[in-house]
Amino acid sequence: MTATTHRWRTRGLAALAGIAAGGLTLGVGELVASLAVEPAAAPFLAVGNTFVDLTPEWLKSFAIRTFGENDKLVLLAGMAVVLLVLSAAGGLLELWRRGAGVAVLVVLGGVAVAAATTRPTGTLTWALPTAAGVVAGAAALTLLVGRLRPRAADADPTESGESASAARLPRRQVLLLTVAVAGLAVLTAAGGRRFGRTLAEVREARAALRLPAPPDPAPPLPAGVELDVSGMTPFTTPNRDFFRVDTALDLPRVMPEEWRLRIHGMVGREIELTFDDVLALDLVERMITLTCVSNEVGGELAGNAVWLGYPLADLLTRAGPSPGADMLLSTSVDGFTAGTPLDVVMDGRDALLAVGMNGEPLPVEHGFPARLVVPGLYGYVSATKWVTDLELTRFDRATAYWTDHGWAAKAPIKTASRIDVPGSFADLAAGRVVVAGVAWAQHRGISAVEVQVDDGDWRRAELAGEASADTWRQWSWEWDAEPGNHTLRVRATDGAGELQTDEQAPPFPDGSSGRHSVVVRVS
Ligand SMILES: Nc1nc2c(c(=O)[nH]1)N[C@H]1C(S)=C(S)[C@@H](COP(=O)(O)O)O[C@H]1N2
Ligand SMILES: [Mo]
Repeated sequence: MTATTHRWRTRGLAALAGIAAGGLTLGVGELVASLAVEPAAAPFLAVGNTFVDLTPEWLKSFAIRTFGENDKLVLLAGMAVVLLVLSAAGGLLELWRRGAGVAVLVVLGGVAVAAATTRPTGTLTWALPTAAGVVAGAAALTLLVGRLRPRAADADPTESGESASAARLPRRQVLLLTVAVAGLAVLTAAGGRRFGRTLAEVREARAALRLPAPPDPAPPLPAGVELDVSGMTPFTTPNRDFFRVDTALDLPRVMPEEWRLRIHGMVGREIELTFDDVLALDLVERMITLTCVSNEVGGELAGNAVWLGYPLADLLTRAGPSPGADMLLSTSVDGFTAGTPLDVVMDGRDALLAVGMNGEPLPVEHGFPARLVVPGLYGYVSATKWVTDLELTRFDRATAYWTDHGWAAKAPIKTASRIDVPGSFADLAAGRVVVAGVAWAQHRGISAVEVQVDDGDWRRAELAGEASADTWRQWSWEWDAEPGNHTLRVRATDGAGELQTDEQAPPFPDGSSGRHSVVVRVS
C-alpha cells in the first residue's frame, strides 16, 4: 500500500469516527433529555425548534411555498446533513491536532445549550442533555482518533512490510470501535425515544377516549350546502385532509389525565381545569371554517370542521375578567402563544375551547387534547393547539409568537374566494362548463359570488346553501365556453355587503388579498 492510500484511509476513518462521535453526542443527549429532563431539551430538537423561531419571514414563506407540509421534514433532513459534515470535519481536525475536533464538538454543544435553555419552556437544567452528550462524544472522539494519529514507529508505513501491517492493525481496531460507537449512538437515541412519553401512547389514550354527546349538538347541515360537482372541495374537511400549520417539529405529547388548563391574569378568580372537568361541562358542537394567514390567494390553507367544545366566553366569565383586560393570551404546552382580542371572544360568537373535531377527539396534529377555535380570526391570533394556559392581559403589555415576528396583532379574516373547478390550465371542450368553488368571510358570511371571463362583465354565480356565517360557502356558475384561451376570475361579497378587494397583497403582515383566477384552454 502506498503512503497516499494509507493517509487517505486514515483520514476516511477519522471522518467516520467523527460522525460516530457526533451521533453518540446526540444519542446520549436524547436519552438524558427523556430520562431526566424533557424530550424537547434534547440537542437536535432544541436547535431545530430554535431555528424555526429565528427563521426570517422570507425564508419561512419560501419553505412553506416550496415544501408545503413537508417543510419540517426538509429542515430536519437539512440539519442532519449539516451535522454529518461538521462531525466528519471534527474527526479530521482531531486527527490533524489533538483536541481540535473536541473543540468543534464543544462549540456545537454550546450552540445547542443556548438553544435549549432559551426555549419558551426551557430552564437551566435543559443544558444537561447536551452537556452529557458532549462529554460522551468527546471521549469517543479522543479514543478513536487518538489511535489513528501516527506514532513515531509507523511514521512512514512504506518503509518496511512489517510496519505497514503494524499500522493496519490499529486501523482495523478503530473501525470496529467506530462501529461500536455508532451502534451505541443508535441505541441511546432509540432508548431516549422509548423511555419518554411516546407518540404511540398518546395516540392510544386518544383512541380510548369517549367524548360525551353534547347537550347542544351541531344542527344538521341544511340541504344544498354541498354541490354535486366533481373536483369540488368537500364542504366538511375530513380530519386527515385538514391543513396543518404549526411551529412544532415534534408533536407535543399530552396525556389527557395530565393536561391542565390554567386561567389567570386580570381575573377576579383563578381557575384550573382538568380534562375531565371540561368533559363534564355543557359542551356545544359548532361548524367553523379555520383559515391560516399564510394562505395565498387561491391557496389551500383553509378547512371546515365540526368542533366540540365549551364556549370560551362562559369559561372566562367564571374567572371574571377585569374591566381593563383586552387580550386573551393563550399558551401551548410547546410555548407557542396567541393574543386574541377579548371583545371578539366575548361578543357572542362561538369561540370555543375545543376537544373534538368531526366527531372524534382532536387529532394529535390538531391540538390533542384541547385547543382554541375562534370564528372570524386567522389561526395565528386565536387557534392555539395543545393549549394549557389562558391569561387575561392587555395588548399594550403582552405580545405573542407571530406578532413578535412582525405580523399584525389583530387579524380578522379577509373575504376570499377560490375557483376549484376547472383547474388551472385545464383543457376543456367548448359548450357548457361548470365553474365552481368556495368563498369565505367567517363571521360575516358570504352574500354573493361573481365570476368574470377575460375582461367581460361580472356574472352572478349561484350560491349553495349557507350552514352559518362562520363557515365557507360553495358556489357554481354555468359558462357557455367558446374556443380559445380564457381567464376566469372570481370575487365575493361578504354578509355586510362589502366586496372582496382586488388589491393584491401577500400574506404578510395580515393576510393575502386579491382575486383568484385560472387560465383554461377551450377547444
Ligand atoms: N401550539 C400551536 N398552536 C397553533 C400554531 C402553532 O404553531 N403552535 N399555529 C397556529 C396557526 S398559524 C394556525 S393557522 C392554526 C392551524 O390549525 P390546524 O393545524 O389545526 O389547521 O393553528 C394555530 N395554532
Ligand atoms: Mo396560520
